[in-house]
Amino acid sequence: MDPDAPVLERRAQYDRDGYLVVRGVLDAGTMSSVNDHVDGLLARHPDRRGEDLGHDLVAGDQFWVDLVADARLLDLASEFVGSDLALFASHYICKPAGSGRPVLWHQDAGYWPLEPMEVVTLWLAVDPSTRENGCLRVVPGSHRHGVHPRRTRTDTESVFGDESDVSIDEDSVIDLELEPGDVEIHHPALLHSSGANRSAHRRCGLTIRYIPTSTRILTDRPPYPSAFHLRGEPGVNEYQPWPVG
Ligand SMILES: O=C(O)CCC(=O)C(=O)O
Repeated sequence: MDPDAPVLERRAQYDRDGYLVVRGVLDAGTMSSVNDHVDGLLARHPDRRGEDLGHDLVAGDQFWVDLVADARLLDLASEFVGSDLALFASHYICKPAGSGRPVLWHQDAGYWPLEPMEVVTLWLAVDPSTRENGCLRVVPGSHRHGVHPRRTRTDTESVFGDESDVSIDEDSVIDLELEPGDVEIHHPALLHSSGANRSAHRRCGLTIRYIPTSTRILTDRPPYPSAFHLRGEPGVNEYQPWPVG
């Protein structure tokens, strides 16, 4: 068998559909430590909703930085954005049981200060992610139709408070049910969302946004709070120091 076949298949699916799922990327032991990390963050930040454990918390958090630098994740990211890699942002979206908010339909590229918009998201499932607790939902191929403007939504609670100004054909939507350690990978222009958590179980996932180090993070005050050089040449950005201890 051609040893590169899975890599080529993953790349072909990403180019065609704008997303793919890779099962069992991180092992149960690692995921147990990730789970402890989430519990620690929730305990240290009782002022925040679980959906809001965002990129401003990454600098200084050695476990978080070591996790996004895990070679299994970097090897996957490099299939899509090349081998010189940096972290742009990372965010746990932990929807509490019974009250977790939805993420409305959006495209990441509509939000980010990146030039060019070369970036890939790896979404690591921390908890089982199901239709009932608000799994990721995607519109395959939607990354090939440009970036839509955004509209504010004040009529419903949601994680970001706005959405892409576009109508979604529900028949084209795919629900991505994942197990802890599975990774969903998506393109910055993919239309995606997730529902409210009305189940009795938490739904936690970690978004990790990897850029090639040739992508510039546009910021008045570098380094960007969650910019870390992870592999290869450092490229065009300034970076946060690696946390110690
Ligand atoms: O975790 C979620 O529900 C949404 C994640 C998301 O929007 C993203 O990864 O860009």
